[in-house]
Amino acid sequence: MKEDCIFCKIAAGEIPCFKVYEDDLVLSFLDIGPVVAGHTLVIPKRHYRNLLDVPAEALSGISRRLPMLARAVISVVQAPACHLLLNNGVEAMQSVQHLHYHILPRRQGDGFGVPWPAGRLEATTARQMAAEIAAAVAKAH
Ligand code: DGP
Repeated sequence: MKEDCIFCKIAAGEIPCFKVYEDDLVLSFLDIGPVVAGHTLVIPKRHYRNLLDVPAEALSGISRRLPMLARAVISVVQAPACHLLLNNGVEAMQSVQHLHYHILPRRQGDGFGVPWPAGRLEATTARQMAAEIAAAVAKAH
């Protein structure tokens, strides 16, 4: 547990939450500031800063629980779809530095939108970018 982490405190039961699911590995509860009805968070009970910080085995355990939780959430709010959103790092809108997934139920006309200013992939840049990333992946493997 990390001393100054609000989600660690929620996981430890020191701060209340509206819990929807709990087991040995994860806790799931309603987001305090829902952007859509049913907005739910899924966190590991152990403290990991974000996706780049979590051991593969723990991540696979968390990931395995997501479809079951997402199905339950969207069934209750009767939404046909959802985002599973992970803000990874402060610049990527992560405000709580404890790994968490957002389950965001979506339906047509719900008024929620994620800005997606799509550009155009240019072949020369793309070739170089893909090669550099592929090399970085090979090095990390
Ligand atoms: P993010 O920007 O991805 O780090 O999202 C953090 C979310 O956590 C944000 O949607 C609000 C939610 N949140 C922050 N503090 C609390 C809390 O004390 N209780 C609950 N239920 N949610 C919280």
